[in-house]
Amino acid sequence: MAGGKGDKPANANKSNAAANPSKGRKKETGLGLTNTKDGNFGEWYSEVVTNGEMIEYYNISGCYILRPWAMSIWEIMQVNIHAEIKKMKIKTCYFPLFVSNNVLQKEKDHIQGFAPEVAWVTRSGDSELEIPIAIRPTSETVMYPYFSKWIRGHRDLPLKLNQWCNVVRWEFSNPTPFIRSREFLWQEGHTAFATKEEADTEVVEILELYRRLYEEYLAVPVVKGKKSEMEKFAGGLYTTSVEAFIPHSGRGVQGATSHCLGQNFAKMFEIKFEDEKGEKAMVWQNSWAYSTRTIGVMVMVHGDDKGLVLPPKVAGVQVIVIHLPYSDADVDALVNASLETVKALCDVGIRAEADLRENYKPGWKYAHWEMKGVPLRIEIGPRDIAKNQVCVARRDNGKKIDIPMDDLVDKVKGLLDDVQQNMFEVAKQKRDACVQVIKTWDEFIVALAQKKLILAPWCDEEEVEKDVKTKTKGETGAAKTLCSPFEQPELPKGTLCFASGKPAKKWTYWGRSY
Ligand code: 87F
Repeated sequence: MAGGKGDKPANANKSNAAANPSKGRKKETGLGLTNTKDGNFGEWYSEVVTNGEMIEYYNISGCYILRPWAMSIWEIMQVNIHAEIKKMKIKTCYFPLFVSNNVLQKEKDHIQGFAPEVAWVTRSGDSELEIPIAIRPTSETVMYPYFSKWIRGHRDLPLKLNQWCNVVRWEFSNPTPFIRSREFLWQEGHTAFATKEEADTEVVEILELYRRLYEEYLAVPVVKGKKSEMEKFAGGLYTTSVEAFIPHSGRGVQGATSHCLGQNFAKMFEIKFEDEKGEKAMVWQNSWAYSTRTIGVMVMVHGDDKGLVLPPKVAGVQVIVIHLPYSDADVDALVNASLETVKALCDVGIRAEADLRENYKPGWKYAHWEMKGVPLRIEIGPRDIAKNQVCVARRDNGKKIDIPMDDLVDKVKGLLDDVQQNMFEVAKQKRDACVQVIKTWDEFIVALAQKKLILAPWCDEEEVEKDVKTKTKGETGAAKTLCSPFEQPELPKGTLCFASGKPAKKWTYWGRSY
């Protein structure tokens, strides 16, 4: 059923303007979104990622085509992550996509909860496989039998591997492009150390890398913290995460995770080494991942009613040059000025392109590149050429300024930095405005109804978290802990847990989440 409906929302737009010429479209351009970010956030998101040419819906539910515009962002992130983890002496590897049932079951204690999400290959052609083969939902069980084989003595440690790959989790709840898809791309790091101290150190180093990627590249503010016992990876010792927040939906979103696995997997897979004294010891392990989910978080945080808004550092095109061929203009001169501008910018490493298509009007091009979120638009008209200048429009705040051609490179560089910085600051202000510190259950319920990111004193007991989940269950999902921030505000003596009334042990972020 090629071109089937997949799980596209009922009134999601076609990216081709001609296919849906009616409702809510700007008359002049034929572009535009039919939903607003405030009006219907879910539909808005779906339209933005399709009309912005990031994804195309596919005829298998929960699976999406990542178009070049999305992949250009992913590639930029990959280059950065790769460079950073190379500095940490982590080596690249690639393990197979398939896992045998035997090996998968080794992990059965905690795999049980995940079992419904594991996809299986049961047939080749017309014949049933003798033993079905699973598709990796994550690669602990794929890799660790070989860790056991490759690690013999302390000289084999640390073993630090990373792979870039796809994973499949057959999710059943509401699929959302990038945020919850059945197949996604990620890097997964898997490391083994002789001591817990080394493992602990790496957990926070990786988490700090993830924070920087979010805040300095995606311009999305995050909180670093530790997951509760209930929310941690059940196979590990403890889980740390960076948590983002989407003000428009009032939901937290786990941005990326860095787990200390302790010695749990070492025991399961017998990953032992001989230490300096000749004694046998178990390794300490970590695993950590950063996925294409990050792109969805970035779109949700920055996008507006004109479409995507991309932070300059991750935009595949940072500057789009559009010439304005008014009726009596010297078109050749405009084209040449556009190409010269692009060349000057590209020569210093700025990702610039000119849209010289003759079959689209400038107004259409403006709307098109706004939809795609390009950070800066340079307009070149006959008057600009006469004055040896260009006009630059910012995507983030719509401001326009003229810049002399002689200052082009420096001014554009400065503007890109400014857009990046401003996007982060605006996002942080909006996130901070959603944070609500509460002390009591009544305050909690009010804040939850107001879609706040709730910071509450908590007794850190699993039973209490379960209880909160049960009591807040509703159509929009239950509230749960997001993380206990590493940066803890002062907790005055005698502070009580908002939910149980027992002595509070820490401040924890709570909310609904993706
Ligand atoms: C779904 C099906 C089967 C998550 C699953 O977070 C197993 C799993 O183990 C599963 N969903 N997980 C936890 C993944 C833990 C961990 N793996 C390496 C990470 C980071 C990278």
